[in-house]
Amino acid sequence: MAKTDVLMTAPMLPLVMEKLDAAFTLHRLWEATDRDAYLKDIGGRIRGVATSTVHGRFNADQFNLLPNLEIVSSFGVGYDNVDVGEAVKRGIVVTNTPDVLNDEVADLAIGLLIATLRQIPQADRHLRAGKWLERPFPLSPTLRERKIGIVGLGRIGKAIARRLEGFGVSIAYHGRTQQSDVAYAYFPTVTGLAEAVDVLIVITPGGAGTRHLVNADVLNALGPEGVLINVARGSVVDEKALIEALRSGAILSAGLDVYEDEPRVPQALIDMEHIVLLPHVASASVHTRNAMGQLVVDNLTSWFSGEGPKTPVPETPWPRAPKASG
Ligand code: A2R
Repeated sequence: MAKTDVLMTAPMLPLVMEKLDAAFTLHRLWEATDRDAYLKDIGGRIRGVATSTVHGRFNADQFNLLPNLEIVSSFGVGYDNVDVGEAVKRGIVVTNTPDVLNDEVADLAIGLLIATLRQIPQADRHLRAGKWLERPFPLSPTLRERKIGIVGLGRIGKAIARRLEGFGVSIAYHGRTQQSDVAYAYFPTVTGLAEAVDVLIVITPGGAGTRHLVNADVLNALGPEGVLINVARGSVVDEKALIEALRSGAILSAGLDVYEDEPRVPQALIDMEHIVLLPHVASASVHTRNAMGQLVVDNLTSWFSGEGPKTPVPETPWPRAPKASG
């Protein structure tokens, strides 16, 4: 029997490539010299797509060239790279890789928080530059007695909160809805949360719904002792407003893993000694990236064996939601 045709938009982990190569006829879009011509040629045969949050947008232009597409299996828990509205219109299932990265991202968020407050990278630089021989490293800010606000208390947000409980700090959160099964204080507005705490940890999805959720007003509310940690998406924070707040002292510091125009990071941020910058590595361990890759494979193999997707995104539920009547 002929193998099903699956398109991959850019190279993925060896584990994913090997398994998809074995199960499907895998088409490598990045190897095409003219991608549009390539898709016009083979697009009609493609029934599945493997893509990733770092492969660029997958939107109406691509969907138009793939008339028989059934499923987009995306690597990453965030799927703001896929135009899900277009997928819904066309009855295409979209899957992501949730849960398998919760602990890894939460670990990194805590590491970034402590690195930012205790200035761990700066202390390392101090030693390596031979400055310890001249003077001790200056005293740092602290996590002690801080109030932490989590923006987006979902799967990862809750894993961060569980870890923070061990640090003896107070925890509050903001989301669109109050959750009945958690005891943390709820704030219906992000500005209200920022006023009440002195650390904000941002861990919402990206996309239009959260664009610039953390803006100048929120940063001003966080205040001059305030610290912003962003492990969500760069789009959730107004980067210009953040740079201004860091420059003026409207907030104390920031620990960032994500940026508005990755992998380009504003020079103004790079030039600031008192903040901590990571190159979007929250889930980037061998263990966790392989687990995420396996889920990309499992979603495609499960779908094409007739068993439905493993982890469809909420907008394309499986089994499909019944059409509203009337
Ligand atoms: O708003 P709610 O109550 O549905 O809470 C969700 C919250 N959230 C928002 N909060 C404020 N304003 C919004 N417009 C908004 N949209 C969503 O974010 C929920 O508590 C949280 C997302 O949780 P999960 O869907 O469980 O996502 P998970 O697996 O924790 O990953 C979060 C994000 C990914 O989408 C990537 O962007 C990043 O972490 O790696």
